[in-house]
Amino acid sequence: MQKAIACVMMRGGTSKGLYFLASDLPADQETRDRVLLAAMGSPDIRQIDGMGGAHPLTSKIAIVSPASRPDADVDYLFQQVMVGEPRVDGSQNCGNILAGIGPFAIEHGLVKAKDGVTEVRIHMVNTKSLAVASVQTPSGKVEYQGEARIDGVPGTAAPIPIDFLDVAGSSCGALLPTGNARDVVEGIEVTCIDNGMPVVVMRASDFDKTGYESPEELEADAMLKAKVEAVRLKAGLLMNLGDVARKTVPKMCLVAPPRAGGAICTRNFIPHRVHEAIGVFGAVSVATACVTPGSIGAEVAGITDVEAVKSLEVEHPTGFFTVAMDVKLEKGAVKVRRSALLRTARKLMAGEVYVPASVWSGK
Ligand code: NQM
Repeated sequence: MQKAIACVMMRGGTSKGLYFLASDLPADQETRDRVLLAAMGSPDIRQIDGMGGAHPLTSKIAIVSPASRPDADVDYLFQQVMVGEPRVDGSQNCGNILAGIGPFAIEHGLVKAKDGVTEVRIHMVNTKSLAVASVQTPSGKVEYQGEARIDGVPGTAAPIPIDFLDVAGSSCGALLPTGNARDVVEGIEVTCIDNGMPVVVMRASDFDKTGYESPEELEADAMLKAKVEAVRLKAGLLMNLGDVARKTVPKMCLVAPPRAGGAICTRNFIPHRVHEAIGVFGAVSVATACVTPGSIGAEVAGITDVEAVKSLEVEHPTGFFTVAMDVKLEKGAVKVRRSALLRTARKLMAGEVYVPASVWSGK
């Protein structure tokens, strides 16, 4: 016997995953985790018996429900289904999967569409923060096709601009969780920052890398991975994240001077695989480091007049990620007024995902 569960598969930004209504999933977390692992096919590293794509970026889940706070339209809970491990992790948010939430909420009747553009106010439950996504809805229907292009995705699609209002310190309690723009961890100078995603920014050159290597080259370097992980475990403690050995945060970002006209070049460990592009909140946090005086990001980007910056191009292995920023300095400390960016999303499949009935019933 199999249990059928209503779901939609979407590409959200440069990621892909299954989107569920919370009411279609088991209410208790333990059963829900079992169901999500079975739906994706984990812990098999190929996820051959499920919908996952055998990479963290294609093993993602969105759980959507009516808003639990008055300033939002919907709640979005993100879950990372681990590949190769029987575990579901909720310690991070995902700004790429976020891009599909507006369309999903409208098409499931949680938000009434306007004729033109519909703003969807999304409470991001993992970080208790708010995003506002603008979805193209001509004649009150979600339009997926359009002319917007984002690096890391072939072709074009309808634009979904997203504004973030309050993501500074989302997981760590402060934009600069150690209280410093720069720390030394395991002999490496780092900037620990959280503007939507806990990220440790480090010079690639301190790891004897150029910062322009491909994700495959970096992933093949076992010594590098061990050194990055050693810094991560210590930085996690300093960033108020506790023991991060089994968490997907903080992300580890190697930076180098730009080489394609952007502000800074990045390679991101998320945290064990290397991103083909860069996560949304990862990019927002790195961009924020670039406008934080004294940080490794500001040094490598060579930015001095931070209040003059309106947008920043973060280079990554498959192109650029543009982050619109509005910051001001208060007594030398950076205050983020607003960050915003452009994503696209596309509905790929709507239907039911099947899991063995015994997984749901626990028998
Ligand atoms: O940083 C990858 C992704 C992400 C997360 C990751 C993300 C973000 O590209 O907001 O989008 O760093 O785990 O989907």
